[in-house]
Amino acid sequence: MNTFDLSGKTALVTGSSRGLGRTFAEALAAAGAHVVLNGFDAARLEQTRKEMIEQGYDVSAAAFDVSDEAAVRAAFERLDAEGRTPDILVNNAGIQLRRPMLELSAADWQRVLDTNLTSAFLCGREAASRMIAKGGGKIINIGSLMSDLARVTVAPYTVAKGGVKMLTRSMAAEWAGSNIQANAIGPGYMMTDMTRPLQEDQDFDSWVRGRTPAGRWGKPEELQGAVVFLASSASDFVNGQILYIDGGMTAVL
Ligand code: GCO
Ligand code: CA
Repeated sequence: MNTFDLSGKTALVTGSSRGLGRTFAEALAAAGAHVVLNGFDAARLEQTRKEMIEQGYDVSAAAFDVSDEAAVRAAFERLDAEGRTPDILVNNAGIQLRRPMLELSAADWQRVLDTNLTSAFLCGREAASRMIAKGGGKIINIGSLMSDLARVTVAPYTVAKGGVKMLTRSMAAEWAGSNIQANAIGPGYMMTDMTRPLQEDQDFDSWVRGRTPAGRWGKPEELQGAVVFLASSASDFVNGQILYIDGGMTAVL
């Protein structure tokens, strides 16, 4: 039996209508899972669902606001009714807001924390209560370089991603005994829509290439092996860890 096989499993990937979330959804579907896509914008999500169906992926879609407690609860109840209660949850949804703290409003601060961190608690709590009843499950939280390291202008994102790392450890503390493996992935500087402005900034681009031991930006598909590993029985004794996929950036000065 291939230890990385996800056949028969259902995965929910939040924020998966584009970017890394879509990359994670493609990886889990390619490994055999049925993947429930999620996004805030129902129209864009439906477009992605159609594209992925055409590409042969086994996916469905659930549009809901991951930062809204009632919406999350209702969404999980709908998934239960559809027989799509997640065995695997990928808490990927997140926004970036680049602005110095002295120019940052409390509302903007809160919006980033709600979308990037509280969402993982709300979805994690609904998923875990069902996983415990089913005998176990997998939770993969998407952190960042910023789970460990700060830089100017991205304080709320950094604080949220630091929280994602500690939420991962809290989930392990409370749920590992129920055979739930909660772990995190910390992507480095990857070539995505979110980082496009940085890729196009010559100074930032050369800084990333110089600061990264691998000397380059990462490709989104370079995250796919890790998400399948953490979603599969290959990681049944891995709990509370964050795996940095960053070309070595967090390992060296
Ligand atoms: C930034 C970037 C980073 C990356 C990623 C790194 O402004 O520095 O947006 O935060 O998006 O999170 O792991
Ligand atoms: Ca399948």
